[in-house]
Amino acid sequence: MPGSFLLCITSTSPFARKCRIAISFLNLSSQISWLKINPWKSSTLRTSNPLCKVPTLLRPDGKPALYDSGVIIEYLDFLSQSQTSRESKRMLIPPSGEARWRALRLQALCDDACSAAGRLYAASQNPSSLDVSQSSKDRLNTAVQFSLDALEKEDLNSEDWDLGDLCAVILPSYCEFRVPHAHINWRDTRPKLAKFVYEMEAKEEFRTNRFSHE
Ligand SMILES: N[C@@H](CCC(=O)N[C@@H](CS)C(=O)NCC(=O)O)C(=O)O
Repeated sequence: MPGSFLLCITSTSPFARKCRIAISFLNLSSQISWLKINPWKSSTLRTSNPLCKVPTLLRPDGKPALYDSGVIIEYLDFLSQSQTSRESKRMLIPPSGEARWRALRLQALCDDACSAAGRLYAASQNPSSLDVSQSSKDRLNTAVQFSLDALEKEDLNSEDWDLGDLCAVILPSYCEFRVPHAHINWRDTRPKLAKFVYEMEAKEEFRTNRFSHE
């Protein structure tokens, strides 16, 4: 059923990048197309997702759209498991045990830290805004820095990687893409993480699904 699903994305969203990489890894590209959409301007996205955020996965047959990215990833795993051809069955979320909690914990950490980095970016675009006080910015920055420190201490796996490892790439790469001015120089200060990100970003799924400003 080619093209039955539509993933609404922006090319700058860390949550959408996570889902795009997952689609490639799980061999679902022939079934799921993307639609670039501006969530701030779209008049139609809100009819599928009341929060009007990306990513949102539109499904065929009148099934409700799915959000947020964590739910979409679970659904992609489910779709991959339903594939008829056995070789293409892969999973991003380990089914049970401590490996599952590790993956979900790293997703929670990196998603929230990406939100913090996104808010720092938004504040930098409008420095005179009264919405984000200096103490709030400091708190957001501290959350990002401590999250990167936590990733440096994790046993990250670039060979047999899962959702947790995927998310551990998304956060630093998003910081580099979106808030370079915040002096989050993780490549110099977190060498283990830098080596891991380098290895992961060389993989096909990551190379073909980079952030971009278009
Ligand atoms: N928790 C959500 C976060 C999604 C999110 O914040 N998306 C941003 C783009 S990175 C968005 O659509 N922002 C539009 C808005 O906040 O109205 C997820 O994991 O999907």
